[in-house]
Amino acid sequence: MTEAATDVRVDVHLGPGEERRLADDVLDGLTKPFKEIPPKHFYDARGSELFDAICEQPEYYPTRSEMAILTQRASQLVGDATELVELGSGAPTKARILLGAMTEGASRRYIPLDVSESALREAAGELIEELPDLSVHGVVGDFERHLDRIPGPLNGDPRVVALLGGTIGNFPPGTRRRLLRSIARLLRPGDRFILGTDLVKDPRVIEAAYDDAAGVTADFNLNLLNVVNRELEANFDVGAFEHVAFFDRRRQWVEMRLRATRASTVWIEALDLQVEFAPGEELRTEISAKFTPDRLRSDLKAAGLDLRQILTDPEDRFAVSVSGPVGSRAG
Ligand code: SAH
Ligand code: AVI
Repeated sequence: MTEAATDVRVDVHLGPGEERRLADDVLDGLTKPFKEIPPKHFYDARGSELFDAICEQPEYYPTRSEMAILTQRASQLVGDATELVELGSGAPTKARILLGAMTEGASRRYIPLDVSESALREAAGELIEELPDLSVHGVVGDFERHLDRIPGPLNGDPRVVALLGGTIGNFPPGTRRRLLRSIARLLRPGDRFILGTDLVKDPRVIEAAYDDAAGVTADFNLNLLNVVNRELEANFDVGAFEHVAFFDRRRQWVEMRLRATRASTVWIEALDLQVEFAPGEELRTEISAKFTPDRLRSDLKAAGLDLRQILTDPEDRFAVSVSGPVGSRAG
C-alpha cells in the first residue's frame, strides 16, 4: 500500500501475511529444545513506546552515549549528504540531529524504514513540522527482507545510511554479517554507512542497563507475550513469567529471557499448538551483542565495507563508525 501527502509518503510492505511470519517464528521458536522468539516482534505500538521509555532510564546508557557522539560530530558524520536512510528508525531523536546537520534548503530527504508503522508515522509527522524543507519517504518493512524497497536517491548527492542504537547487536554473528552485506549493497560510491555499536565494558554496567530499577525493560520483555496472545490467539499468563537479563562473558552479549515462575501450559490457537513450560524454564527473547573495536572491524570487513572512522563517547561506552563501499574513498 502506498499513500502520498504533500511531502510525506509512506509505503507499507507489511501486510496481513505478517501474522504468518510471527506465527512461523513462534512455531519454530517454541518447539525448539531451548525456546526462543526473535526480538523484532517486541515492537508493536506498546513495545515501541516501552523502548522509548527504556531510553529515558538512568541505567540505559546506550542512547545517551550515542547521542553525545551524534551531537558533537553530526556535521562530520553527514558530510555533504542530503539524504538520510535510517534502518530501524524508531523515534526521530537521532534523525533530527543528523538531518539538522545537513545543509538547509538542499532538498533534505529522510527515508526511515521500520517494522513499527505507528513509530514511523509519528516520527515522520514530527520531523516534517520541524524542518519545513524536508521530504519524507517512509518504508514500513523488515530490514532483513525489504532493503530493495528503499527508494533510490532523488539526485546525485551522496546519502547516509544509518543503523543506530546498537540494533546490529540484536543479531547473532552470521545473520549480522548477512545484514551488513545487504546494507553494503545499498551504497553507491560517495555514500556512507554509519553504524552505532555498544562496546564491551564492565558487566555490571551492562546488566543494570537491561534490568532497570523502574522495571521498564521487564515490561518491554513481558509485552512480547501480549503480542503473541493478541496476534496468535494465545493464552500466556504474563504474570507467570519473570524478566531475566545477564551478560554472557564468553559470547560478549546480553541475553534477555522470560523465565516461567511455575509450570504452565499455553494454548496457541492460531498454531493449533500446546506448549509446556517447566518451572524455571526460560524463553530467550533477545541477544544484544557488545563490540570490541576488533570485532567491529572484522564484521565490517567481512561485509565488504571499508571502515573509515570509529568515534566514541568520552566514557568509551559506545561507538559510531563510518564506513563506505570498498574502493570509493573519495566520498
Ligand atoms: N534507531 C532507534 C530505535 C532502536 S529500537 C534508536 O537508535 O534509538 C529498534 C528499532 O528497530 C525499533 O524501532 C524496531 O521497530 C525496529 N526494528 C526491529 N527489528 C526490525 C526489522 N527486522 N526491520 C525493521 N525494523 C526493525
Ligand atoms: C534496539 N536494541 C538495540 C535495544 C538493545 O539495547 O539491544 C533493545 C533493548 N532491549 C532491552 N533494552 C533495550
